[in-house]
Amino acid sequence: MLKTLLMTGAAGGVGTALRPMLRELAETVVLSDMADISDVQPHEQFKRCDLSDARGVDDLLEGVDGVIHLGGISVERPFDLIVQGNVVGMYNLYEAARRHSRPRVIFASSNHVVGFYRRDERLDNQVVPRPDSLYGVSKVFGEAIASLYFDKFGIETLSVRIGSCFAKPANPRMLATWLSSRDMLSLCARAFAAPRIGHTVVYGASDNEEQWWDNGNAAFLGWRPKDSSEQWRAEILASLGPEDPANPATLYQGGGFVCGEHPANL
Ligand code: NAI
Ligand code: 15L
Repeated sequence: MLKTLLMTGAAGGVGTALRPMLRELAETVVLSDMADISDVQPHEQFKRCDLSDARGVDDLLEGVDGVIHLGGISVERPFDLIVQGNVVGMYNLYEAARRHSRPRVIFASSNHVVGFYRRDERLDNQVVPRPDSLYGVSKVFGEAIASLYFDKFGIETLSVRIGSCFAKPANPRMLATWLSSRDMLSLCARAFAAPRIGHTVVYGASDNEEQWWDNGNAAFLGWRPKDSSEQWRAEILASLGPEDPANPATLYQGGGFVCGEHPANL
């Protein structure tokens, strides 16, 4: 059990879903975001912070013994926005972690690190990144800084290449990529409990029928996802119909991210 867990990006979709379950992991939970959070519970504290503010991030890490880092830009956006949230923000977080007590970090990386692999390719955590967006590139940077800060400063990180973490899958692609918040929570629990994780990359998908990713190299975590997207298959296929196999968004793992507009226009 952690004493004080920091969760950045706590006002977002994943943070909001994880929040009620974090009591299982820590006595006190520090929630942080640049957006407001209401309903702060007795075991929680809220600290507003923009991740691009180095001093603010340094204050956040005070007395923290574990971090779930969700904060940042979570989709394709213009370069400057991504740099502030996901590049400067990651640097600030790891520098603050280094200056304080070097807590273990769960980093919300993304499947968009490997979005330009085809869906018929099965990937392990050693494949060369093939990002499908500037957003995906920023997550490659995030994983790289996590690797550097382990090798140089001993800060351990689990980089989770999250598939699609929503209440339920929204389209046929997400039947393969869906991750329940309950499975995300159990993955975080395994990562905090493991004796040693170094810097490990793991794919975050539930126990779905269709699997694109091989977590064999992270088997030491003992993570067993329990949920499955299968219960929604019929409903999704009935409402959206089959996918066009010639569409790049169907061919590649990153879906619509592979053929999105130029980010400067977003
Ligand atoms: P979200 O967009 O709902 O939440 C992100 C939160 O970060 C927001 O509350 C936003 O206010 C905050 N934020 C953005 N820039 C910030 C900054 N500069 N300083 C402080 N806070 C900032 O995203 P979601 O879906 O909750 O995802 C959480 C994390 O997981 C993100 O890092 C995302 O890239 C990653 N992820 C999510 C996936 C999903 O399926 N939901 C899939 C893959 C990765
Ligand atoms: C992500 O990385 C995004 O944060 C999320 O909004 C979804 O687009 C998800 O990937 C996905 O690929 O479904």
